[in-house]
Amino acid sequence: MQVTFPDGFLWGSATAAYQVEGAATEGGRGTSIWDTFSHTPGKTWHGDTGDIADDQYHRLDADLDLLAELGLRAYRFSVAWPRVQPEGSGAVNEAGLDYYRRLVDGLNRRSITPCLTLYHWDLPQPLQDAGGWPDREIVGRFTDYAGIVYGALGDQVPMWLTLNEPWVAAWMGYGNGKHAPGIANEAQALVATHHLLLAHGSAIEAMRSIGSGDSKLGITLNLTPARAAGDDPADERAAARVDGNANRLFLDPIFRGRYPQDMIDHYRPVSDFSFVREGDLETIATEIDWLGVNYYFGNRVAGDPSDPERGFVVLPPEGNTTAMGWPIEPDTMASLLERLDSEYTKLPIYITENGAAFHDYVDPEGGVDDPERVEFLDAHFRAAHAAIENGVNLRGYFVWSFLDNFEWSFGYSKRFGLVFVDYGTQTRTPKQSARWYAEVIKDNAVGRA
Ligand code: IFM
Repeated sequence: MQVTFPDGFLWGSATAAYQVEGAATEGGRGTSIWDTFSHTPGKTWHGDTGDIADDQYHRLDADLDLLAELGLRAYRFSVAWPRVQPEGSGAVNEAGLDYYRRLVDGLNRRSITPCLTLYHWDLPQPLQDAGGWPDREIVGRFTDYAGIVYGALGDQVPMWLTLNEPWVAAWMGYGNGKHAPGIANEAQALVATHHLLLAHGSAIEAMRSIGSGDSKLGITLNLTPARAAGDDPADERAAARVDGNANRLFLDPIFRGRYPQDMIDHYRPVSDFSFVREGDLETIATEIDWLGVNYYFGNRVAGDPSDPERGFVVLPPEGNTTAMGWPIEPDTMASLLERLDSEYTKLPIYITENGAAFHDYVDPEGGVDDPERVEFLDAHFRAAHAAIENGVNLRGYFVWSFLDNFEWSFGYSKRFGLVFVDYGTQTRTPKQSARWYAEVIKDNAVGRA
């Protein structure tokens, strides 16, 4: 069945600086925590780094032409903080800002809407050396940086995001150490969460005070629904704990100006929340214009008999999975969107990331067939459409990702792109899914009649 989206629905695709740019030591760029982490033996798959990545820094015009050729209406990219402020504070590197001026100008000239993320995890290393996100000083540093970028590009970029996935930055960077800077400490992850949220609110206030026409300001959260594996109350409690950490710990302060009481109780053994100072929650809850949602999957959660009070067990997926081993659950996305609408906000919502890694390869004819990705996207677009029919204010969708790229600790072993990248030659080959997506965009509909 064909389903048609509302007029003006914004179809796009997304990337992030460290995953695609390369040119890690060029144009005056400083070092980020991801440079340090990826160059530390044992931290990434095969020791892969973002030094070269997709080399988008040197191939910008060709990549922008490809976006246009595929008919994409919007491109979400991130600014590398260490390109703009190599030390994370103080002097601005104009050559770094120029790169993003070229990028934004190139998008606008091709009538592709720029959507800019200020922070997609590449913290300048000097700021980590000074304490990183667990240190409150970082709030001022991020606010300054946001003001610099907004001052330079505010009038040319209509869509702004302060942070990408603060849960990942806090809980994988400082909680389990699987991401940079590689620290595994629950208390630090919790403080980092607060400072990320505070930096977000403070940056929004700073950008608003600069004032730049109609640009819309928001934040992107990765939201991961958690459902109890069974009727056992222990499963229900464990699922509520996982939901609290992954979702409510971020949504409640932003939309309700408070941390959830069950999370304050849960973290009492490691923190008394004294890092929350007067006025912080008002700043965090500063009004935004839109919410970005990155959705990949939901979790089935059971109680942990060895730690009934604080523990949980995420059960293995029951059905089909992606190359990441993630369950494929489009209906969970629809119910997540409906929950956001009924419990948190009527603001415009955009899916700022959704997509999947599969085992893609160039076949002997030179093509890349990825029917799994077409099926995945088809099902998720239909779920998005169902949510709209149910009243959700969903305005657009950015497929992750435009190009295959550096998948963090998985290095180059996972391919999420609509476009296949041969890393050795940097050849781009649009996959079957890219051509299919181009038709969806043209029709503003899924399931051509
Ligand atoms: O590649 C990442 C991206 O940087 C943030 N969201 C999830 C993607 C896939 O893991």
